[in-house]
Amino acid sequence: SRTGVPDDLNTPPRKVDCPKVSPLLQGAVKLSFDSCLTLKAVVTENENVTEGEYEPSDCAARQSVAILIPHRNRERHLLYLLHHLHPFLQRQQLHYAIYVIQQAGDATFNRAKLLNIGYLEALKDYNFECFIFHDVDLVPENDHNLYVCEDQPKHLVVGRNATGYKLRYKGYFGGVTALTREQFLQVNGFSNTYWGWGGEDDDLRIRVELQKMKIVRPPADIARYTMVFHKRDSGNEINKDRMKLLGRTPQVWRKDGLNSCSYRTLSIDRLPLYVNVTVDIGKP
Ligand code: UD2
Ligand code: MN
Repeated sequence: SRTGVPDDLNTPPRKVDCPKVSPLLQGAVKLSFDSCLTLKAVVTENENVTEGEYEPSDCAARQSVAILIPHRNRERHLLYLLHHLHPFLQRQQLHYAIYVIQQAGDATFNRAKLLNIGYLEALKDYNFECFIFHDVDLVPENDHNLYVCEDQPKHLVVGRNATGYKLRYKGYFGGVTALTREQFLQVNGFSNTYWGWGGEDDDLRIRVELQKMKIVRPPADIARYTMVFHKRDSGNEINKDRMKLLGRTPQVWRKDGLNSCSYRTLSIDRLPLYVNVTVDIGKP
């Protein structure tokens, strides 16, 4: 140019798209659950992550993904998951951010409502195109299990250690799922009315089927997880109403979901490894 300043100093060069298949994938990896692991160590391992967010430095990620983790009183599980998930997602060359949605108080747990809140809050930060709804205690064993969305809702847990790595039942949709921003909006998110253990995952499946969408799954040899052993938590007793609730989903899904999710945000903490959203969600 006439000033002697090259034009490309004014506009940063656009990154080229990351390859269709990341060259960093390792396949099945050996997981470790070291009881001596500390938060400080996991922070040190992940200095390329800021406020729970990461993007590849040398190429443009193919999807922007928010990982949503419902949580209360499972700090050990969260630490193991963060330790494995950050490098796992980086090997997949994703732009991602991890959100932990923390239920305040000790009223009955409501996993589904926390996940609705995670979706609504994450979208205030960035227009993520894909959302992964993720139990805190499930660690993926194979990084070919891609944390990206497809043109249909995806179920990522075909099998896990405790159940012989077999699909528990046809239509099973629990543990870890991936829906695009639009797919999740189209089904009006999860129901807010499932308090305690069970049913909310089947409710989401019904919503998906009512929209004539079809659940897809990766191959069984890839969609494998280790669930850290745990007992049923106090405050998450089995939901005795779940069968009754599942029966009325076709009648109520339009008015029970994202569009009726009311809560009070108590704090948003942008920690090094994740964004912690603490919410008061009321009680049954
Ligand atoms: C199954 C499903 C799960 C959900 C649940 C029924 C699988 C692999 N997972 O999990 O997706 O449908 O049944 O509700 O099939 N949590 C806390 N603190 C608590 C209670 C729950 O953080 O006190 C969170 C945490 O992220 C946990 C999740 O809720 O992983 C599900 O609860 P769970 O692990 O006790 O239930 P589980 O293993 O039967
Ligand atoms: Mn569990």
